Amino acid sequence: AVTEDNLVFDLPFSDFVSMVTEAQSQNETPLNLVQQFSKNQSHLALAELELTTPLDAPEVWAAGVTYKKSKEARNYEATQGKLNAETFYDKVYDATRPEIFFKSTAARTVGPNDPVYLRSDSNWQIPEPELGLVLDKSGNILGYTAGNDMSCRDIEGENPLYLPQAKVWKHSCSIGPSIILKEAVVDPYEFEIICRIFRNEELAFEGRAQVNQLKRKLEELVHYLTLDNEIFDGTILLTGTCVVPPNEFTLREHDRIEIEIPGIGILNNPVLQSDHST
Ligand code: DO4
Ligand code: MG
Repeated sequence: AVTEDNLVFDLPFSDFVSMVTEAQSQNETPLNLVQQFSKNQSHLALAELELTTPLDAPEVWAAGVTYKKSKEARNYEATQGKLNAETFYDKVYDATRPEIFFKSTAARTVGPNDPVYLRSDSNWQIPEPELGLVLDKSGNILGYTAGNDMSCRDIEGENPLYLPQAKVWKHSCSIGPSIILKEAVVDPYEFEIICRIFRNEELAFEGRAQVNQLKRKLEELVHYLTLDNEIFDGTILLTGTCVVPPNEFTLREHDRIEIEIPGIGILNNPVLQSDHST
């Protein structure tokens, strides 16, 4: 579906990628194609709908240590705050090659209002609010979405070789609530990212940042993801976190996370303990 002013118009395509493919076959931009369907048609109100992931991303990849805030947080968790030497996080922040890692598959990725899970073997877990790039198989940016790269700071801090376990488990990634098409965005570096965490429905943490604090260019991250790699239509690349809760903060079961990117919407996810979730 396409939304305009919080109204929702049906699109005659089975999914996001089919819509883009149809636009390409008509030599049309996706924006022009979908706009035809929002004119003079019946509509629904966005608030009345139960949303799913805006696309079934076959793979979600993520970039790391792309903001100074993230570098500082990693240095803290790797050294328990006793930083006295240059770390590999400092090095990767400045290196030509960025950190890119495999984050999720469609089956592990949840959408708006679905629970994200906490790992049972971690005592220090946070959401990572990130701008997500929606890519086609050639690495072209089709649009932007919001994503949560759920992370275990203690597991990663213990040993960087544990990164896949600190990042990948059931329901450890969420995306949505919508995709804003590339043609509808004047400057993606102007996106603001806001993260709120509620505990007992009271605000426990709020932080915000802007994508213009990103150390790298978005195309640079896509370049390294696609270099000698095969990606698939609808792949998402999360571009790194710029908002980190205080070091003493850890998520708890029944918290609720909101990641807002104005223009994309609010990605809302309750938090559940993974061993209570079946
Ligand atoms: O270095 C580990 C991961 C960093 C990350 O996920 C981020 O900066 O967002
Ligand atoms: Mg991250």
